[in-house]
Amino acid sequence: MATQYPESRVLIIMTGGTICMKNSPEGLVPARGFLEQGMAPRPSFNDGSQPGDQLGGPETTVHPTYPLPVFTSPQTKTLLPSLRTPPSAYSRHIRYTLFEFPTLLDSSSISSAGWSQIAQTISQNYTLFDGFVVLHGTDSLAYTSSALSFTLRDLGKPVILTGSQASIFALQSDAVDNLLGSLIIAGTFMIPEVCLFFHHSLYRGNRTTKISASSFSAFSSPNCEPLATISASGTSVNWSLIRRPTSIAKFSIQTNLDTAHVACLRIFPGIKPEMLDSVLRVPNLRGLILETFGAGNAPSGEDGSMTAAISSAIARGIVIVNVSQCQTGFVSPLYAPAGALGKAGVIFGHDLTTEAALTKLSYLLALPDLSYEQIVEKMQRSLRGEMTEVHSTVFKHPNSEVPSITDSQTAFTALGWAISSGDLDAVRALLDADAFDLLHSQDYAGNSAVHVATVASGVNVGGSKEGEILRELLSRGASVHVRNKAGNSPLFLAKKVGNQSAVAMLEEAGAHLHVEEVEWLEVKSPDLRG
Ligand code: ASN
Repeated sequence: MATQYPESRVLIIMTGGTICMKNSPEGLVPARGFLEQGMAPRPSFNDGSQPGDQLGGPETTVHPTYPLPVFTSPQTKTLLPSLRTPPSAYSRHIRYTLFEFPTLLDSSSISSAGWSQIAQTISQNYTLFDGFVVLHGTDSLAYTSSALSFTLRDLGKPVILTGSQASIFALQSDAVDNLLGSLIIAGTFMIPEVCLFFHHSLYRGNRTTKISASSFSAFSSPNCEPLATISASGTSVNWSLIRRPTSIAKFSIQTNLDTAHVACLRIFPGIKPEMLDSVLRVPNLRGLILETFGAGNAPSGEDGSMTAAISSAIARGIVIVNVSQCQTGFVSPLYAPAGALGKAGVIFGHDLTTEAALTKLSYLLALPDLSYEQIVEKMQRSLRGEMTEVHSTVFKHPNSEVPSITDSQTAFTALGWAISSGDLDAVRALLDADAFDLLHSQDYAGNSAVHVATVASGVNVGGSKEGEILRELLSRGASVHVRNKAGNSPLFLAKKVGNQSAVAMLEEAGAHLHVEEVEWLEVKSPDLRG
């Protein structure tokens, strides 16, 4: 009998772009039928499996839903055909379906409405899939990646955007590599961030910028290392950079970014103050991204006329953010011209890309009831890893106070012991030393620390100190969505063993059951469904 491997489930959302384009008399235009014509005929995307071949779910029951359900609107539940990849190097198939937007775009036409549509599709299908891949044109891909990073709040699953420089239907193309890499990462690694995958590298989406109109290496992330890279020896994830939600909160979205009232202006030698002033006087303008020279410098104008136009706009309540025209480095009040902008009330955008600055400001302007001061304060802080802060929000490693444990498996075993014996102090000490390794480690059966904490005898029963262990893990960024090798989530195990306090806490942190898990609990122990 052939070896059977577990499956992950990924939803691919097709918005358009070169990846799906075909020739027309007007030039390249997006074409429908990507799943059937672009993916199904390729063995790397389709192992030809039949419904009964599917494994996964509690104790490897066969799940009857072969066409995968996709919500295309809050009302409609559509069944879309699914395909699956051959087993990856991680002994896992990726089962996926593809939802095509009603109108496929050249991404130069994307807008805030398109970002809302993507966010809503992810939100409506969030509990049905382990990860999401968004196919999108490359022209505005860095803007969309940045926008989604703000739109998707308390994200617990990977969202990977990709596209290609040549169509999947072209003889020589980067489409297959980009799509397959995105699919495998989204279905294998619990990277709860909005990412952009291109030319073998996975980037934090809000750090990227398009640097080439033709090269396959089209994107760069000048101020943040790639989160992962793919090579012949596999995928290497830089776990120390991966951000994880540390507030115990459910996934939600904030749509309708306010791009209608923001502008972007690139300073150039000889720019007239009237030009800047007329942009700042566009009716109802609320924010401006000013692309300055070097470390944040701009001409002050004759008799300070440029600075005067800026001060007057800020007095009218317009938020002005200073970002550099250079790809790397920070804006700061190092030189007098930048210092003068700062004194006038211009915000230093640190190492934000223009794409991230524009979408972040649009996001903050869309939040209800934020005052000018609150917008200014949030603009200067990293919300989603989009800027380098002095006080970084990523995990530090290792803590020199605590003896470092070099063998991660040994450290994970020690953590398992500490959890099982309800020793909160030991759990804390181990996490202080090794948080980012330990929180993504799994034992031989694929159980994460959260799995262990939900089933360990005595833990969480009756709350108390033991109950705090699970909270400690979650508030340090442990994922509630990781599945063990049998395909089970921590929430399923908590329900199975009747650990009600763990169930409550996991649900508060956004955990949910897959449909097979619900079915299993209904059949085996109806009173545990909760
Ligand atoms: N014009 C295309 C787009 O952004 C470019 C591409 O996808 N390579 O939709």
